[in-house]
Amino acid sequence: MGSRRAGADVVRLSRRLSHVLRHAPDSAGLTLDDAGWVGVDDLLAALQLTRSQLDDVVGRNDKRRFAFDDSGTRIRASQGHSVPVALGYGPAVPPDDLFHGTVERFLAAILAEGLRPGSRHAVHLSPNAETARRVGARRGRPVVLRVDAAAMVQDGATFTRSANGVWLVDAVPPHRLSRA
Ligand code: HQG
Repeated sequence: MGSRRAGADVVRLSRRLSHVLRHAPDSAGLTLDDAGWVGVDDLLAALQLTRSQLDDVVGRNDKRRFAFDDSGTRIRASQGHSVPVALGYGPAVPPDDLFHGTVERFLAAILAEGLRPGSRHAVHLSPNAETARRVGARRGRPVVLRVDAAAMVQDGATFTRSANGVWLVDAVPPHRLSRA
């Protein structure tokens, strides 16, 4: 029971951290630098956390959403931001196929106009269909789309890969999408 309680606390804190580090640092009185980093001590003070609580949430996070810098004195979200940040991931060559999980109600628009980033910086793509299925399932019965990343590279698209393995691209045109 203790560990279930602790698990719920970790999830709650993870959500709070996602909100602060991706979308609303000012809600905690924090400012991110250009690359999305914030000082660990500032974050601990703002959220009234201990370092070991923070380490626990970062270490146990199911998607490794947060990363410390090399010195361990700064932390950021690895992807998913809506506030302007330049994450600085270099261009990377994706696998030939990537996947995107969505739901039926978005399909007509997606197949007409392609994948758009919405409120986030980039379209988020998964390296396998199973991960994409889970992403789609957040919103209902999942639909998995295959992205012809190899053809997009030929077209000149630039992909980056976040520290936690999510593939990011500005947009995916409809003719590079098919149902997986
Ligand atoms: C859809 C989570 C209509 C798109 C996940 C998605 C991921 C369109 C929604 C990460 C569209 C955007 C990102 C178009 C895209 N017309 N709908 N043209 N283009 N859409 O949450 O990819 O848990 O911003 O299919 O696991 O769902 O937060 O993106 O349904 O990795 O760490 O518009 O967020 O990670 O939704 O999820 P989102 P996403 P975390």
